[in-house]
Amino acid sequence: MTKKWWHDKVAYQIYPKSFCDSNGDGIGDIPGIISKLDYLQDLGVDIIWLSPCYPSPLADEGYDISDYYDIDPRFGAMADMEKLLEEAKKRNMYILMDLVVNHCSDEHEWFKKACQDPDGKYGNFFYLRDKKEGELPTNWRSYFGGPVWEDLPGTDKQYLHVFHKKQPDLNWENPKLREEVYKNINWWLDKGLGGFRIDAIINIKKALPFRSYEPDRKDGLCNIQTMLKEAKGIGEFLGEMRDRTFKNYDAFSVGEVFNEKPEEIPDFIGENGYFSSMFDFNETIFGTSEKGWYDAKPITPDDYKRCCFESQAKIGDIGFLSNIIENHDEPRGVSRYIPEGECCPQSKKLLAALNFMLRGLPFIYQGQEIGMENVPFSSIDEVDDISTLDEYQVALDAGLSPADALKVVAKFSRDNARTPMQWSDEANAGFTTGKPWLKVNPNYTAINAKSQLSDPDSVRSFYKKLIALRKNPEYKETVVYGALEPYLEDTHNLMAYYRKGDKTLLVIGNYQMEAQAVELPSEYKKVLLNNDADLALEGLTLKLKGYQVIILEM
Ligand code: TEU
Ligand code: CA
Repeated sequence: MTKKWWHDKVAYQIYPKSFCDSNGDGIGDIPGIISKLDYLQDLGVDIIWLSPCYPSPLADEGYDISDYYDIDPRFGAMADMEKLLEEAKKRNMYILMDLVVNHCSDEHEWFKKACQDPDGKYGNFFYLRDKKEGELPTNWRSYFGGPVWEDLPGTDKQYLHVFHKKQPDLNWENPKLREEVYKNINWWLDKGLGGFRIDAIINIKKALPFRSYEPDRKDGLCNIQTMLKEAKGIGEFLGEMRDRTFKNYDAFSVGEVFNEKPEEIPDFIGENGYFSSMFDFNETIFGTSEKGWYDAKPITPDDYKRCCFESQAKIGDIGFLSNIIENHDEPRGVSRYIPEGECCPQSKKLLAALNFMLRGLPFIYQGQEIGMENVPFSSIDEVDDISTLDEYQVALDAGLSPADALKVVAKFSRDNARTPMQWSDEANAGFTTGKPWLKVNPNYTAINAKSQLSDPDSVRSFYKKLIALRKNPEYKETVVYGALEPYLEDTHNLMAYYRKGDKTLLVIGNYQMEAQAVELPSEYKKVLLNNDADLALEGLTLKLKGYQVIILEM
């Protein structure tokens, strides 16, 4: 694998609306982000991915863009964005923005022009079909529930939206639309962006001709993935995009790729792939159900281990995976991958080490570094996220009581990741001096950055050590490029793997509350990291405490 500037880096995802509010309006903003760059540099962050902060009606919290060439005034001005790029550069940091081009907002000028003249140039920027009374062009279900077809205002047509009805799909079959996308990408790269995270990109190629499929629920609709599985030729678009943009800037691009076919991975992230990297969502998809969140299966430590090893094996030497335990679409990782009631600094550090030492580029989601947890929602009225509100209704329709439906969706809600960053034990967790746009997790007095900065045993301090290990010249090559080889794979609730390069490292985590003994393969040379003060070793038998994780040089 050719060495690239992003390979030995550590990335951090910021959800601007909830990160840091500089002007007291209760909404995070870009000046707030600038004020925290030193905090991120201290942690060891090199790459920052910003979730969208373009102009938007925020129907899907910014993933519905109404102007690709500006910054939404709620987040600041373009001058603030340029200042952020400048300040990041001073700190050798790279800024990624979110490229959301499967769809735009219904408040974008292109869509307004399409409504005025559906048969004109801009009508063909979207997927329009003649409206037929009593029947829909196709029976696909939106990711956010309901049909994907909506009346095109003022016309006798309907338009396609695989997400929310305020997110009309852009017609990638139209080369003129694709030109507009490439022009925008290059405009931002010329401004000094390090690259992009590519939103929902697997959706840009639909199976043609459009047709309906066997319904999979009583609503007579089918999962959008049923159609996507039949889509062919996405590479034509993604290869063209790569050649017209990223490739000419040595820019980093990471695709949000769900349900890719294994044989496609070399095309996606291989040596000359469409993207530099991709997120693999094996563990986030584990246990999900076609019926809805209410029917999802919990994930055990052994399931989590298997998902991680499968992802790593699938990618192997083909390319460079981007690893996460959470993002703005997922519940908090420590609340999902650590069994109920066992979430504590020790288990949070174990999860951090087991994820961080995997091969690929680690992405920390804001607050993950201090061990932020899911939020106790006391009423559905506290929920903002459209996906959660849809799943709540799905649970009610399936016969759950409102209380049970709330309990279920609270576990999976995207809002768990979107509550304000917990900076301190001051009011509103130090996020804002105003009224926060979304409730602050009441546990902020116990879990906040300020209390952890000076504590050498804090979760944040452990992340800092993990990052330093990844960058330590003595071990960097092995951690970045070394092969991953599971060790004692079938031992229950033990996640242990080698990283084999110019050195051999062994990562061993006791993924349960109960202590367990494990046989080392041989004498070790050095303890590189240990989330506990002790290392109980008799001969080659290591007695690991509950949630103890160690990293050894062998
Ligand atoms: O997500 C794409 C996607 O497939 C997931 O959103 C998933 O379907 C959804 O989270 C179900 O809960 C991207 C963004 O990450 C997400 O925030 C946006 O809502 C979506 O695209 C539309 O832009
Ligand atoms: Ca603000």
